[in-house]
Amino acid sequence: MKILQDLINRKARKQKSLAILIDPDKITEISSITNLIALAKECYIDFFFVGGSLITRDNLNEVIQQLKLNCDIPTVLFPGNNMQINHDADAILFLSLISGRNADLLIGQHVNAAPLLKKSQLEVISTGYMLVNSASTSAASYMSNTIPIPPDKHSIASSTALAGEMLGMKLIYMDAGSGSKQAITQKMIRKVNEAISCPLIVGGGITSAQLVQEALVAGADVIVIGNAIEKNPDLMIEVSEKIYDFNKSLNIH
Ligand code: 1GP
Repeated sequence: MKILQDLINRKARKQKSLAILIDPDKITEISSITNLIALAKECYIDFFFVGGSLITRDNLNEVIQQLKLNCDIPTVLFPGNNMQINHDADAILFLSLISGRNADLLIGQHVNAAPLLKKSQLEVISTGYMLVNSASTSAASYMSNTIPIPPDKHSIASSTALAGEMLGMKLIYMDAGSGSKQAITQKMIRKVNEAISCPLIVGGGITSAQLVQEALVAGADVIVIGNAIEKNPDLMIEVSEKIYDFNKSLNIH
C-alpha cells in the first residue's frame, strides 16, 4: 500500500498535495500531454489522476503509457466505470459512490472489477466518493444517476464521510464535479475534515490559487485540478507554489 501509506504519512505531517486530473477523453493528440508532463515535473506535482465520467476515445492505455514513459509521478486511476482499468498504472481509487443510492456504483461495478484487480499489480485504494451539488448538473451526477449532496447540508456530508470511514474506506474524495462553476465551500470541507481521520481529497471547480488556499486552510489534504489546468497549464505553476508555500509555513517542503 505504497501510495495510500504515503498519503497517510503526509496527513500525519499535515503536508498538502496536488493531483492533476487527466481526462483521456479530452486528449485529442497524445503528444499534447508531453508538455503537461514536462511542466508537472518542473512543478513537482505529487500525483496524476487519470479517468473521466465517460470515455469515448480508446486512448486510456496510450495516456498511461505516456505518463509511465516520461515521468515517475505516481499515476492513479480515477475510474468513471469498470472499463477504465489499466494494469500499468500504479494504483486505482476503488470508488464507492457513497453520496448516492445507486447500488451499482456502491458495490455492483466493484464485484465485476475485483477479480481482475486481484490479478493485477495495481494498488487498490478503497475510497468513499462523495458528489456535492454544484451550480449545474455535473457529468458525474448525470452519468451516475445520483443526487449529489446539497452544498449547504454539512451534517449530511460529514455523516456520509464518517460512515464511509467506519465502513473501512481509506480515503474520502469530495467532488463538486468536473468543470463545476462552484468549488466546494470551506465550511463543508471543514465539517467533513473534522468528522474523519483519513486523508481528504477535494476537487471540482478549483480554478485559482486562491481557491486552493481556501481548501487547504479548511482541511483538504489533496487538491485535484483538471479543467482549469487543461485551459491554462501555467496555473499549475501558481498552484504548486501555493502548496509549496503552505507546506513551507509548516516547515515541510
Ligand atoms: C473532477 O475533481 C475533479 O472529478 C476535477 O475537477 O476538472 O473541475 O478541476 P475539475
